[in-house]
Amino acid sequence: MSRERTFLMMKPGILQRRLVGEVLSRIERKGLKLIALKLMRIDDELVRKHYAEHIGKAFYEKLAEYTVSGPVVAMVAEGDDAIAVMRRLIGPTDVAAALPGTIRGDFAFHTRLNILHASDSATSAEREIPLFFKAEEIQDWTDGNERWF
Ligand code: 3AN
Repeated sequence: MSRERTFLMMKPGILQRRLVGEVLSRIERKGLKLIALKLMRIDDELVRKHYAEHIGKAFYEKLAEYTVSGPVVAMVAEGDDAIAVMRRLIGPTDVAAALPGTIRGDFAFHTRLNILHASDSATSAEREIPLFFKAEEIQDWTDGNERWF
């Protein structure tokens, strides 16, 4: 078990459907600690950097267009094994396989619109966080509970 940071991004559909509070509360209720959060509009250059590994795939153009179609909520959350915990909380990429109780299982019907991004590895998190946040936008705070872990 190790303390990790993960990059999360609510895509435009979550704002359109007024689900920001619902999704945020699931992340918080699980116990992850929010250390950065902002509502922002991302441009074509940032979406290309963020989804670099998918450029050229059949779904890429529509994915990129969708991601810039409205504001997103970018976040960094921290906690023990935060990357794997968040991936379980949101459910698999393929929304048809996402079980009820997961964020995608409960709120997403189309894989391209699978509503929430969460880093899939420590390498991805390290690459993604600085694309969206400057160091001074990340709040390193403690609730005092760390000493019991
Ligand atoms: P994840 O978001 O679960 O890490 P990735 O990184 O494989 O999944 O895909 C990035 C995004 O691309 C997904 N969130 C989804 O919106 C879209 N996507 C992935 N695979 C497909 C697919 N087969 N068809 C349509 N869209 C896809």
